[in-house]
Amino acid sequence: MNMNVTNRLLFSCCIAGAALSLGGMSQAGDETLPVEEAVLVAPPLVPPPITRKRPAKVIVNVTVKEYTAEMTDGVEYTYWSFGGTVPGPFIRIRQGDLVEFHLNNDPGNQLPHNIDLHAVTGPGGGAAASFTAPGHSSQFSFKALNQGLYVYHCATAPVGMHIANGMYGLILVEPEAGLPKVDREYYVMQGDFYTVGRYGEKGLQPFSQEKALDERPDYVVFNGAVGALAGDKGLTASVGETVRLFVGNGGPNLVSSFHVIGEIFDRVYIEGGDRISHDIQTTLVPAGGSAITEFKVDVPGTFIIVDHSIFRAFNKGALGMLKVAGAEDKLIYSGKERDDVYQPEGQVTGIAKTAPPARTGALSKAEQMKLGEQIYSRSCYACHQSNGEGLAGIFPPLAKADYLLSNIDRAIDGLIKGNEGPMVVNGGTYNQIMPPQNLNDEDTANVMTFILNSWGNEHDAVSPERVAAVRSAGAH
Ligand code: HEC
Ligand SMILES: [Cu+2]
Repeated sequence: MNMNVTNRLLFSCCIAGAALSLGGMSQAGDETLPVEEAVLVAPPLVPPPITRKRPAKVIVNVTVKEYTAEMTDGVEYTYWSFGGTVPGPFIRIRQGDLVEFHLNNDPGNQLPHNIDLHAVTGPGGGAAASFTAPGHSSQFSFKALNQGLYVYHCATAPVGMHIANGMYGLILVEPEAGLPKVDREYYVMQGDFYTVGRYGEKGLQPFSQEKALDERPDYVVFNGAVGALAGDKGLTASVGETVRLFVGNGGPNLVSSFHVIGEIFDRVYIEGGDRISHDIQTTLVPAGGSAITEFKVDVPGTFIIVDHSIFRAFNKGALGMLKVAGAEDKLIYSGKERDDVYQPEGQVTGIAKTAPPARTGALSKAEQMKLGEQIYSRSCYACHQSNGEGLAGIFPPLAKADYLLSNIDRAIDGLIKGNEGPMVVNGGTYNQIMPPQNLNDEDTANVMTFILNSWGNEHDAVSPERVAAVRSAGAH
């Protein structure tokens, strides 16, 4: 798929020659090329594959926009972007194309910006040539010498801050023969964000230079915000289809361990180049780098897309979803086949199926709250979050949760037996699995008391006797 080296050398020498005789590269033989305007679409979608068999002159028009939008519930951030989305538009061209790039800086913006495309062979990747003040437009041209999936980003000082605010995207230079056909293509780009307030702290959050220097992000996200690819905004596919993910990492600092839970990448174009590795679980995507992953989806379900540096996924936002619809194939994946009691001889489990140990007397509500909080931070908080707000589309909120507060025994039963199947909590639909919590009656009562009296919830204490009653009513 690569032009061989001799060819490439010859090629650049011809361009240099033409530039000399014509006195300007923009006239370097492009008269003979057909001219077309690049199709740009917002992430996570990508423009259609290129069907042309010959090079063209492709005109790309991108407008820089500074705007404020939601990073997560109740948290706003002022993004700087290419095209008004983070990441910026996916640009799709073919090896050998001549690109005429127009960078427009919206008159409403505060700052100058530029673009460094890693697909460019030339100083700064176009940065100096594209430096543009608000209300101006710059033009430069480049020949796409190498195929591959490349990052582009702003490179205006302070560079780190421009990237940290969301100024990055991907440009695909298709090989001359094109990429193999697949059923679905999506565009996923990771970025780390640094805010003065901690994760989830409400309000408009300014950029934190200090945390950026320390490489201590509050948010690590796909496509610019927590949940940008989750719930209703998840990627979709059907059983039997092939999926290609164009994956990029804008950084500015972190390297991504890109993984799709429950899938194996059949093929990975490592670092976005032409080397293909097969049967990959997790692929590294460097800051300012990319990868293309391809896989066939064989069974239905929700496949969670993560940075497998896993605290980033469950605590900082690097979590997306691929929802696959279609018929089950129990030979590929059975689902749970059995759940038996496992009790090695002579050991006592935490499950109080028999009489609870003798107690000296009932605890006060305050004591229950204290013990319940400990259990919560040990057993529940990873999913339902420290503030009880859950994660939209994945883990339902417990704070002011209508579903929970409307039926306490159902919630107790869920702690004992686990929760699954769809539930609607505060208007959001959840259809995931919560494993049984394996807590004894006291611990269940305490944690229930804690969640029913925290984060704005108010309720009576739940007694161990009530838990025991639910347990025996549910036991068959
Ligand atoms: C592994 C992640 C995870 C953990 C750990 C977890 N939950 Fe859940 N929880 C969920 C999910 C997912 C659901 C929604 C299940 C569904 O969609 O059917 C849920 C639902 C609930 C509900 C709503 C059900 C109802 O009837 O109101 C409550 C209450 C709840 N969890 C409490 C807890 C408590 C208390 C703990 C800790 C002892 C806990 N969860 C631990 C993931 C988790
Ligand atoms: Cu910029």
